[in-house]
Amino acid sequence: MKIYFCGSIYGGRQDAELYTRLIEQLKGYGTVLTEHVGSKELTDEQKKWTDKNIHDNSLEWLTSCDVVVAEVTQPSLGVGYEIGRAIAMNKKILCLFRPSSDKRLSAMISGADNGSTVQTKHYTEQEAAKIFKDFFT
Ligand code: 6IA
Repeated sequence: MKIYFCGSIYGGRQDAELYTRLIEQLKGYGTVLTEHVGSKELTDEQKKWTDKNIHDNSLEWLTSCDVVVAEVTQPSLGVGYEIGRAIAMNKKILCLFRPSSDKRLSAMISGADNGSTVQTKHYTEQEAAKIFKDFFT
């Protein structure tokens, strides 16, 4: 199972440590192609990536993945773009939003929920394990 995890990078890194913890849980279900989304620091290799590299590599991983899991609480243009592209590729997608934040989820994400291939869940971090279990099994 190849999992593409999406989380805000230039949109703001407030939730980066949460992404790391979610990615650790997701590794129990398959290979996470985008572990760097939870990284604290850039590796020397990552520092060399151009925007074009980032876009093209990310789209290759997105094309090859089986499922997409997106933490969508911190708004991010890149995450919204990835979700839109993934929907167009008919990927199975789980979007996670924390209503305890002071954010409001875009209607374009919550309204994309179709109850099967695209699901948006309101959650607390404590509920993530059960949500992943239900989604992957
Ligand atoms: O607009 P944003 O930067 O918030 O978009 C975040 C999303 O775009 C993530 O889900 C990533 O998949 C992708 N993305 C954006 N920037 C990068 C990036 N920059 N590297 C890889 N994917 C990216 C280099 C820094 C990174 C190694 C932490």
